[in-house]
Amino acid sequence: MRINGDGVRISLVFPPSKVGGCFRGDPELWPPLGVLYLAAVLEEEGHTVDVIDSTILTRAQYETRINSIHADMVGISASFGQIEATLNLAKMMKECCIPVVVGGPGPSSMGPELFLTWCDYVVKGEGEETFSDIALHIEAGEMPPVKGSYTQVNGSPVSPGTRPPIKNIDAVPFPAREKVTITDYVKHWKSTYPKAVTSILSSRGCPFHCIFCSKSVFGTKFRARSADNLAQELQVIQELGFDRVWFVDDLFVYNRKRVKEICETIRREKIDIEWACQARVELMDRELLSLMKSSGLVCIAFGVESGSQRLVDWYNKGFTLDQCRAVFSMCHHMKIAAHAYFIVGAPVETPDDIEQTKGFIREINPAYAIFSVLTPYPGTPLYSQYNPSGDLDELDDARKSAIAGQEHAEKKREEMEEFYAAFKAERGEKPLLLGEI
Ligand code: B12
Ligand code: SF4
Repeated sequence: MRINGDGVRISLVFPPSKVGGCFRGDPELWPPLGVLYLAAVLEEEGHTVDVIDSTILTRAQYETRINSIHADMVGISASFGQIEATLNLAKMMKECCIPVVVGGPGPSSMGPELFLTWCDYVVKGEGEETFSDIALHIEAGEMPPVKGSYTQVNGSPVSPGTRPPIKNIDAVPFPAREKVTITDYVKHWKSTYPKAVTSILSSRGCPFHCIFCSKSVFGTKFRARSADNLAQELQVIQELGFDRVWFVDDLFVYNRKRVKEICETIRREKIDIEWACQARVELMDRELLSLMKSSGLVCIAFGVESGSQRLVDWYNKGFTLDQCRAVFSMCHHMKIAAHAYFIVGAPVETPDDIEQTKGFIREINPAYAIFSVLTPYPGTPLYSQYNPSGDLDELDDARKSAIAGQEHAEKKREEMEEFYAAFKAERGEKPLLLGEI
């Protein structure tokens, strides 16, 4: 921890997204964990931080907060849908001569040039250490190039190199949830669903290579928090009034021994909180599922992607449909809600593949199914494949971009949603979101 200096005043902003997740447009609201991690680290370092979170604020509240920013520097977090709002805000801050730092999954996966027009620093990957260094420089009245980020020198982007991923993530303080009106999150969930759910991160990185997935922030090396460290955060979350957590880890179940330790710790410490996570079918079995269930697992989500093995292989998923059938059957028997993510719109997808996917959904009967259009987001293997020259407009919502046949994909997605709703209705069942289970 830094011991001298008074620190600087920092406003961290999670701007509105054009694809939901803001101004309470979504029934499920997730706090901006990235920004809350940064807030925790920066406060620990002696800075004064406030967080402006478009997820929970109304538009009017958000605008009032933005218009009354009094800070020595501003940090903006951007995922893919927030780029436009980020650039508008950065421009506004630059006009007030406030240094701007931008980071998050968007800037981490895109070229720095677009952001450097209005931002002083573009941070790549995990933000805790890099932002902390930048804040120290701003406090000292200087803005030199900083490892892990790009800045502009004589009109060109310059970076002194990448910053290695944080090794010991137990050392990172818990996200500063108190910096957003977290009680409003609880109220929002409780007024929408029986259960209040929030997000938590127990590990970073994933060594798999599904072709549509961006790992520009946490990379391919799996790094995990210890079970004891995690248990402490679960207790904090429970005290805030949440009933459930969703582990937003790329791959919660990667290390079986660690999952077992987490389950045992939750039971030993008598932590009364239910939970959900994302997993890969080939890493699951009855013994592990049963242990997870006995320590509070209520829902598990799998990237199934397609009911056609040819497409599952094309997405580089690395599992068989039989493995998938077996795991969904186990979940049904154990009364664990199994959610499934599906993708439509691959250039190699045929009408027969779509029919196979429908048939597969009938077989595995997911408690909830989410359908997306295959999208080559910057930073994914798919993006490199469809944009080898690097000149595809990164801001162009990739649905409009390079994949052949994309104009029909949205229709296919809607068709699948209708099919799934009709299938559930036929069975007298209702698709179950996380707060409803
Ligand atoms: C939960 C989640 C959502 C939630 C909302 C989350 C929220 N409120 O933050 C919902 C369901 C709404 C959602 C929607 C979408 N998501 Co999403 N989501 C996630 C998920 C699973 C977890 C996010 C999270 O909390 N991570 C934990 C925090 C700690 O990480 P972080 O936010 O990246 O923050 C770190 C760094 O990025 C950086 N950082 C973050 N902000 C800032 C700011 C500054 C100033 C600095 C310096 C650094 C910095 O430091 C942080 C700490 O190290 C991630 C995958 C993942 N494991 O991260 C995908 C992920 C972020 N989503 C992704 C995508 C594609 C989407 C959608 C576009 C999907 C769609 N088609 O609709 C939308 C876009 C939404 C938007 N806001 O624009 C991609 C992003 C790809 C990209 N290149 O942008 C990811 C990475 C999944 C993937 N592997 O492909 N998502
Ligand atoms: S989709 Fe999941 S398993 Fe595949 S690379 Fe991304 S995080 Fe890893």
